[in-house]
Amino acid sequence: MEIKKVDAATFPYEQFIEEHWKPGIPLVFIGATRDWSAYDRFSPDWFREHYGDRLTQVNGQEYSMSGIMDLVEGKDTSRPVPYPCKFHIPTQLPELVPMVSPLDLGFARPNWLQSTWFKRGYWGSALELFIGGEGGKFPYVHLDYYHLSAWINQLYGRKEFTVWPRGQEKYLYPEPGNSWMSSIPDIESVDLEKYPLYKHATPITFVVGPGETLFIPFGIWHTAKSLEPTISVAFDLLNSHNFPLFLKDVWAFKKKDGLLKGIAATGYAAMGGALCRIGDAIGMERGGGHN
Ligand SMILES: O=C(O)CCC(=O)C(=O)O
Ligand SMILES: [Fe+2]
Repeated sequence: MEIKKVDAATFPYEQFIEEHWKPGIPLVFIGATRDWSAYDRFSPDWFREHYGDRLTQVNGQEYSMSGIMDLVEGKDTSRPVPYPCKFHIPTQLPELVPMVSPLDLGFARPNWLQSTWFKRGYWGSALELFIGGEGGKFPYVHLDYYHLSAWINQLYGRKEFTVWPRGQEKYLYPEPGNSWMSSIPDIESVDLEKYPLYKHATPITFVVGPGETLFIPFGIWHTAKSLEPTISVAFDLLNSHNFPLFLKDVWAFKKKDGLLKGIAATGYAAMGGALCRIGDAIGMERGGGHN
């Protein structure tokens, strides 16, 4: 598996579906976010100026937007720089929703998470702003929740990603009880005596720069590292292709809150999926962000 970079303006949607979405092969788009007003706008100074007071929690501690930017740019060296610093866009920075439109980029569609049905409740998806500083590493190698596909839109700075082709969980030692998360602590220096099967893994590491979008299909193990101050917007994709696996996960996760809650949530999701399938058939347009 190799990770291709393609120009979003000339890459056909049908080719994306056949060669990447269906077989589950990651892809980097160049310029897919060109139409977003966020495209040339998002920078540490812009966020300081407009949303400097906005607060978020990182690892149980409260930080302001300005405080985070000072940390990731090395202007505040008095405390560690956490990664990732995240803001949930619909609730913590709702003004940004129109700036990341059209969310589907012409490729992440149809996206059932943008339907009014799935905008209610929690389905593992998150439309989030990610901020990081040099060397900031995502804490673990993982699979995204609920078999959703992830779209990571780099808007400022470069981030390094590592992905493993589908089917390599046997080399990645998933945590017992948390099978979406690898128990290997640092993927850059793996203890092969403790994790001998890892020698068979074939990680692929590449850099995603500003103006580029990484598509991570469901079932692809991945992790990330910020190479410098970075700002990205991540969103998720659900449609008929990943819906059967999504529904299984809804049941598996929601039944933990009790059998009745599990049945109610799974029934709701199944109904939502059926309605979205009809919506697709009649060419329904879905706009705005998602949860
Ligand atoms: O951009 C990153 O740090 C990776 C984020 C990620 O994989 C996730 O939030 O699931
Ligand atoms: Fe992820």
